[in-house]
Amino acid sequence: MTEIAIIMGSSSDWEIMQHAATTLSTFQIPYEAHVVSAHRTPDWMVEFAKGAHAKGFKAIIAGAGGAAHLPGMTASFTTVPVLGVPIPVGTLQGQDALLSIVQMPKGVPVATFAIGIPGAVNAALFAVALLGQQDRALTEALLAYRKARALEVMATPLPAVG
Ligand code: RP5
Repeated sequence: MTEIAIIMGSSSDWEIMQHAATTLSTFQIPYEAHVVSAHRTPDWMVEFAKGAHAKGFKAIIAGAGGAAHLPGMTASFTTVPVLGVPIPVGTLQGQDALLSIVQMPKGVPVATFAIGIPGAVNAALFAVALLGQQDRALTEALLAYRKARALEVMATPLPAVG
C-alpha cells in the first residue's frame, strides 16, 4: 500500500519536492506524487484531501509557494497529518509560504518544515519516523541513516587556513 502522498501546487515545485521523493525512496517507501493546486484546481484539492484517509495515506507532504494555501486547506479536509514545505519562489523566496503554512490558526495544525530542499528532505524523514512507529525495521533504517550522516561530518576535514 502507498502510505505517503506528495502534493504540490505546481509542477514547478517538483524541483524542490523531488528531494522528498528521493529521500522516501532511500528507505524503499513508495509514494504517490500529484500536482494539486489550492487556487487553480480547488475541486481536485478537496477530492484528494477528502479521499486521503480512505486511500490509506499515513502522511501527506504538501509543498507550495507564495500565499501557500495548499497545506492548510488540505489539512482542513482530512485528519491525515499534513507536513508542509514552503517553496522558495517569487519576490519573497519562500518567506511568504513559510509564514502562510506555519501560522495556521489553532484547531487545524500543519507540521511546517524549512524553506526549500532542507524542508523537503526533513518532511520525508519525519514521515519515515511516523511510519517507523509501527515498523521497527524502518526505525532501524532511520538510525542507520543518521549514523551515516554523523560519520560523514566527522570524516570531513576543515580546510587549512593561511
Ligand atoms: C504556487 O505558486 C505553487 O505552489 C508554486 O510554488 C507557485 C508558482 O507556480 P507556477 O506559476 O510555477 O505554476 O501555487
